[in-house]
Amino acid sequence: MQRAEYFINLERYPIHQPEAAATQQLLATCQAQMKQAGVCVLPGFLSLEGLTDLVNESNQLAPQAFHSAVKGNAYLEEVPGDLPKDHPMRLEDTTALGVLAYDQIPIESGLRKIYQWKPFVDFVGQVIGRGPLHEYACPLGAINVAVMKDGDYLRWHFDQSDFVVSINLQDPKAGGEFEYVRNIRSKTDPCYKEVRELLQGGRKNVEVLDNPPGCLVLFEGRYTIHRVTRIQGDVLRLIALYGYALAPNVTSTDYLRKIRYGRTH
Ligand SMILES: O=C(O)CCC(=O)C(=O)O
Ligand SMILES: [Fe+2]
Repeated sequence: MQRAEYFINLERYPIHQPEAAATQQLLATCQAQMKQAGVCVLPGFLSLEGLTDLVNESNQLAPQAFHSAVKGNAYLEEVPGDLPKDHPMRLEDTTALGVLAYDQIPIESGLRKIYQWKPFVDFVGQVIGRGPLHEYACPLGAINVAVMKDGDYLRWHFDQSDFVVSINLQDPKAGGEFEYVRNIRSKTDPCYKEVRELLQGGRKNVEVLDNPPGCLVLFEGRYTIHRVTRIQGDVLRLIALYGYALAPNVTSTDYLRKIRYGRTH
């Protein structure tokens, strides 16, 4: 049984020593990235042996992932029938992916060890900068591994949560790139024109995230639209997604669980 320390490259990212000058410097750099770009990338966050173990484990579990193909808009909301046909809220696309739920992740998994490790939770919380983080109280959603196979695709969307924490485990042979348009909308302006152009195939301000396996990514997706391009080839795209909340006892609705996991418990 390995502890969280085994899975993380602590020499490069000494988050277990929060008071150390190097850690303070790291934190400042991450906070600045987050503030400027809404995304923070920590390459090589996993140790080599940790990454190898987690890749093996996830590939073994992958056949048990619940696969769904769901059509919808970029807002993850009901499509209103009374708007013009080319309103971005009416532009639909299909997301197809497999998901391993929290209860399918073994108790001994390094993914759980990292997720629950206080120095990790504290560090991520400080980078996000919105107060202490709590484990997401959803028995299915606290940790997910998204399993994407040949032909799978995650359509352009805005997240309904403020931030996502992910660890890329395995890249497919081709495709599977995380694309985003930084702050395409804001709290006060939905910027429908820009969103429409993008959904209709425009490439204005599209950036591609460089997150090779072993990378930790913190991402704010409420105003930054993003997608994962179509997977090509027989190697799975595997990425761990960590759910944290800004308050205790936050969970998800039965409706969302049914769509994502095919079950409510
Ligand atoms: O798979 C990814 O890289 C991103 C997932 C994502 O955008 C989401 O779950 O909302
Ligand atoms: Fe997202």
